[in-house]
Amino acid sequence: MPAKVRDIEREMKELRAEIRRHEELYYVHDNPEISDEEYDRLLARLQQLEEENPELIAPDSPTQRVGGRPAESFPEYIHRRPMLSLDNSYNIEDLRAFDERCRKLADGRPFEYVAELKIDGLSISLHYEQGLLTRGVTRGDGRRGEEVTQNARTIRSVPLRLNPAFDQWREVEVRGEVFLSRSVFEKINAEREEEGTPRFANPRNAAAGTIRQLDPKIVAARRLDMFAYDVLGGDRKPFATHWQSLEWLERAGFRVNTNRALCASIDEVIEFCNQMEMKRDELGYEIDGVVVKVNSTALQDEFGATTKAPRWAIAYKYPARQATTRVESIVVQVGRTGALTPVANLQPVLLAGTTVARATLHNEDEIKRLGVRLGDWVLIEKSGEIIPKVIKVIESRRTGEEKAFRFPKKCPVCGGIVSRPEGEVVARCIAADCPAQLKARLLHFASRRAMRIEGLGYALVEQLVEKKMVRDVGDLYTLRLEEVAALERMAEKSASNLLGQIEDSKQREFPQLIYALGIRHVGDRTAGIIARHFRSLDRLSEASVEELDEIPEIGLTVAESVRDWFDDPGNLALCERLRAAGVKTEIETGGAEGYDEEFAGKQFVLTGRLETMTRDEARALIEARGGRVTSSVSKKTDYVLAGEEAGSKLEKAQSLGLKIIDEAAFKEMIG
Ligand code: 1X8
Repeated sequence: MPAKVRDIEREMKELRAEIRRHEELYYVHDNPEISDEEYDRLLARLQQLEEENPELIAPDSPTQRVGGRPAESFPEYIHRRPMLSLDNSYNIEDLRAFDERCRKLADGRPFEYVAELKIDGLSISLHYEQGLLTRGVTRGDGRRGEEVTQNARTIRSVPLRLNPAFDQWREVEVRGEVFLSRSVFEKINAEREEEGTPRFANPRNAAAGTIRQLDPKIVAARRLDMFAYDVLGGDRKPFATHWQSLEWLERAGFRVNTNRALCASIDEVIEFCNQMEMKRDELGYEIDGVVVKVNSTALQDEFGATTKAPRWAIAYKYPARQATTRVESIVVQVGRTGALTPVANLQPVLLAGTTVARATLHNEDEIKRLGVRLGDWVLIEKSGEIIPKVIKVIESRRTGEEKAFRFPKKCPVCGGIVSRPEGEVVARCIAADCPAQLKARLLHFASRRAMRIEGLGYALVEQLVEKKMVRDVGDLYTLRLEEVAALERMAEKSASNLLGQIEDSKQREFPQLIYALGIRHVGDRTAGIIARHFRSLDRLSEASVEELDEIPEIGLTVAESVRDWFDDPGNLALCERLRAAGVKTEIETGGAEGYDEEFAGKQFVLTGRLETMTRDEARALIEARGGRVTSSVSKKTDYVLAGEEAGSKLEKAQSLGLKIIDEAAFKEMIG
């Protein structure tokens, strides 16, 4: 072999290992060491070498996650061992009855339970031969599923090769739950809304639809994720306990849910179920309960299974967060980009502890898809902290009195023209002076992740707009004390507080300003990427669509939207007024070359509550100086910024002997 080819081969091998390591850090440990841009560069270099040397492409190369041609259909696959379902329990008594049965079967021998989250996704079986992923099969009906190997490969938390140090068998089967995080789900639906395709009803449906999608490129773009929950070796269970299986899965490179508990009694299991029910909304993904398993695999084998479900496990289901109620009316709200959003006013019902009186209907097509009429009984669902939504109409409860809803042809607030371009789902009021849009823009500008002007709430915005004291967000900075104090429910003191807060908002960092501008498709994360790339409002306002599109993570839609925004002379004038007011319109450079020595390349973890800034602001300050913020503590962490009531992250930092700083020390660092 010529020396050059050997060099290339070596480089490719090193790249593969390097990329794999970063994927695991990112997707499994949620603790990246390099930026997304650096990762993209590594991947692009490997892709280039593979294109030039196709004979050297390894089957487990990280590039193989996105490739693949669309399939005609999926071949059927009969599971070697059926993928059983779980018996369900809906209350504590059921759980205690399960415990009774298990103790009877164990006949006096002591045993433990493992309690894990029940992920609301779909089960998948992954086959590894000689450590390589060879097959991915959906659960199907439990006996036969569909082979979706190419799609399984696109899931970043699925290792294409098991960590060799822990791959002890020729063949293993790993089972897990494929799901979509709430944030990815929202993003997919927003994109579908843009494209004019119907929304997915919930993350589970979206995940199920995605794993059975014939084009793996679409699957790759959808960012499925997986929690592994079981490993099966040859004919016997490979470990003495289920807990050990989970630990093996982690070491082999899988993402295993860390919310789990080894329980000595059913009371401890119940405690875990209650704790997790309280944490349910904070998780980034949907769960529908807790899975309880007997820990000893010898006992599992002994207890066996019915034709449907194992006798050694049970699912404890949380109450459904659905309810039925009547649609009393439908109102159409106008957002800051003029988007018209229909909202159903409901007969109030209690749902997961809160009274729900409104549910979003998203858009005109969604109303058509659901077939909702005024007066209909509907099923509504609440998930996470998102606004409740209408899932379906209960047609059997129709009386004939229900009335069709007509989507307005004019803006319900200002009477302006409503435009719904061909192929789009969203109808918009295109009036430049629509007060509803202005109110929404002001509220967005003042919101926490934007300029954070806490005193500027709905009632005040309403008055400022109605009295024409504010015509755009720039006018906030020229409000006078007397005119604010003269507003309803305002006094000298509260007016002066508000003006103080508005003044204070000039200290927000540049990325927050970009987000605050409310450019379509520019959320806070995207705003950060754009702001750090261009570093000043001047340079950003001159950026071409091509320049924007070239930034990794910025797509054409965002690029065009940003360009459009700056092409509007009114918006440019607004930028000038904000600058004149003293708002930060560039990233302030700490040390040489725009980076601060103390921050550049350093990893920070933020934990606990800060007194004088939000965590988002602290993050912006760190990132503006070239530092990075990650979510979990590891040996790689350089600083842990600990605020009030810092919890487990602080403990971990202490046990690792990391540098821990408080808010005062942090402020000293930023100067
Ligand atoms: C289904 C699920 C299981 C687990 C989590 N989520 C699920 N949806 C788990 O074991 N942690 S197990 C399971 C099944 O056996 N049908």
